[in-house]
Amino acid sequence: TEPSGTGDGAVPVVDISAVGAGATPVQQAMRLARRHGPVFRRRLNGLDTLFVSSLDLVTELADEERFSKYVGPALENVREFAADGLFTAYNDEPNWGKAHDILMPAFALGSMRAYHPAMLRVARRLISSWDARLGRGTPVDVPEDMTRMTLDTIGLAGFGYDFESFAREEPHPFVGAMVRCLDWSMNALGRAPGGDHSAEDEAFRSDAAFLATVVDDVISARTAAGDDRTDDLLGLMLGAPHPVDGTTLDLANIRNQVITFLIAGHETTSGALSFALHHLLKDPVALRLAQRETDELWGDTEDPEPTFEDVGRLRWTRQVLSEALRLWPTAAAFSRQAREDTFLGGRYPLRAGQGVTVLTPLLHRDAVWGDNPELFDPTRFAPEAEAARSPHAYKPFGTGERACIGRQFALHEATMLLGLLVHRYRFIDHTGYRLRIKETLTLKPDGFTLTLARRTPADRAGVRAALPGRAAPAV
Ligand code: FDE
Repeated sequence: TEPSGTGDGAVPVVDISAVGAGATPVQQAMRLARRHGPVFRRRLNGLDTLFVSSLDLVTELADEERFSKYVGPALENVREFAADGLFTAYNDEPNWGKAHDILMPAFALGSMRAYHPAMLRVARRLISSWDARLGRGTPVDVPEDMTRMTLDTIGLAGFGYDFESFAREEPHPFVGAMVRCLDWSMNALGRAPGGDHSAEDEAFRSDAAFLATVVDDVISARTAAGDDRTDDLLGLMLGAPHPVDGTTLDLANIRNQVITFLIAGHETTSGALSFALHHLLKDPVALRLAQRETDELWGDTEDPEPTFEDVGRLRWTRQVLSEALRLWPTAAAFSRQAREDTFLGGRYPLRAGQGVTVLTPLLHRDAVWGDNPELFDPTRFAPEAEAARSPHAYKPFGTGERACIGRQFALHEATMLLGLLVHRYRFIDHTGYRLRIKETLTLKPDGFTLTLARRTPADRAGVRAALPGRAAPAV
């Protein structure tokens, strides 16, 4: 029911035009929220953004009867290169519903079974590359290699296309062009009036055009081969009729979907894996628990062969990822709009169509998370703890019908890789790394490198001895 309201809620307005949003707008907004509270309006060169970050207000925003996804200024900029792809489509754009219905089956839990072999194959590429570094004693660049892994995974599992990122010295040029496009989308938001941005805009257009040529390559690699499989994303897009009206997606929309999935399917997952590894590095107990879990599954096997079911058994590892995404949700904000004029929290007036941005990292530090929300603690995601908590306290994948379609995909891929890594390596914090977060619309640890050593049977026995009190695994 509609909360009655008087509209007397005064919202603090914070004008940042003098300083700008800088290179880390999410972290800046987090600081502003800490100072001004869970509702504030940020004003930047005439562009207002209403930020919200408390559980009660986000619970309201999650009500699909009153609110829906808002394609705000940031996503409008992403639309410049992803157009009506799923992520950036307007709610009422017919291609959203059409593509959603056609592609949903590709993301049902059962479909992960089909992607599992491609995910494992790419995980092994990362492992061979890390083994080679280990042999030479050189550090690995965690976010960079995670990005290689997630790009190859969505390419192979979704589109049967091999980016061969581990065979390259430098990341695939798609990655550079994409990051620059995302960066442009973020920076174009905070432009002061009157500046000349024609050079940036031109560079952006050439990057966007390059993304489109890669996508055409991905599509023609499939169509030229006369391949009509429909068991992956591209196959569904090219071949599957809509379950109700029997129409298929048009080519322009397929291009937009391929760009969307290549981007959405790898940036955020790569960041999540990097944050998870960072937290494990800094939390020896959480790491040991993860090691024990994989040791119980794979023992001293040199090259384990994780099955689809094994990934479901990596419960603690999955909790580690969930907790990493609580502290640092790599897609750090999402926006909602009021369907009708309303009062948020009974106090803050909103006009129909007006946008509100959820600042997810601060929602994830709401009082509902206890006294020490900064503490990395995967037990927060034990099933009992989750059941006792409002589902709206945790939104790394957004909310409602426009929530992340790739959630299971990302979690399956990431859990398996993290499990394989903790089973195989000791991680050495050779720089005494202190977390710095880089923002390119998504979040990533900046400059995070590790050196590695192989775990030995003696290391595994050490973990068992350090964590007594659990029955030996059934063989
Ligand atoms: C979506 C998404 C979201 C929502 C946004 C809004 O609301 O605006 C979010 C928050 C997200 N997503 C997040 C994330 C994280 C991670 C790790 C991920 N994500 C992953 C992934 C993978 C893939 C493949 C994906 N992802 C995809 C996607 C899509 C397509 C989308 C859109 C949907 C609709 O329909 O709208 C998303 N995603 Fe994500």
